[in-house]
Amino acid sequence: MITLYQRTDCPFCWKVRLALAELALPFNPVEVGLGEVNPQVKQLSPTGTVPVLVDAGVIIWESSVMLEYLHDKCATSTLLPDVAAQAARVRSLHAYSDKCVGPALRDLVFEKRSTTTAKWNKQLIADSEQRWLQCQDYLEVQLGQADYFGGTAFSMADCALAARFGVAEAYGAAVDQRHPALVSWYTRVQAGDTWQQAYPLGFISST
Ligand SMILES: N[C@@H](CCC(=O)N[C@@H](CS)C(=O)NCC(=O)O)C(=O)O
Repeated sequence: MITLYQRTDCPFCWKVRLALAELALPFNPVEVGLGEVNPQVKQLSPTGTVPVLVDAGVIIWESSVMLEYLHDKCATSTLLPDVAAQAARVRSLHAYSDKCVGPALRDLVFEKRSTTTAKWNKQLIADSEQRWLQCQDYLEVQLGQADYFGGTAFSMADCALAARFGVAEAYGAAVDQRHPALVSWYTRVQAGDTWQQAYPLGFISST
């Protein structure tokens, strides 16, 4: 049985739960609280971050590697397309989610969850919202008319991006209506069974 050390609202953990749900792989979640130093995580991961995935002696401490591993493990997985050029595109969009969308949303999420509304640094939040909008502009073009970020099947890029969109929505920055392809994609994602299965138990709030 797979064990996943995780924090329920963490977007890196959320994308791994989405992949596990898509592949119908059961797992044992071990919750790690915000700021908690979990001795097992410390021992298993050189970065000390969550998620950490353990599967029959295989230890993985980087979420993108987890998705690659789960895809390789499951013969029926469609998380990556078979054609090399298409797979590279999905991997690039996955990296975009981690390296661009996450940092764009960071100030907005951290500010809103760390202090009460009256004390929010509104400029910090507005700048973050602006960067998030620019990410959506980029993703709207990348998605085009496709059902998912890779074609017709839910890919590892979809796992990563869906979790980011979910976090943004939870903190009041839902997908902007000027992006019809993204609105349609996110609606499709939310309608899936795996969305419900992987959805966080809660989000951190200052109130
Ligand atoms: N590159 C890592 C990033 C993981 C990460 O930053 N996790 C955060 C939670 S969202 C964390 O564990 N933060 C606690 C810490 O850094 O001590 C991955 O993709 O797995």
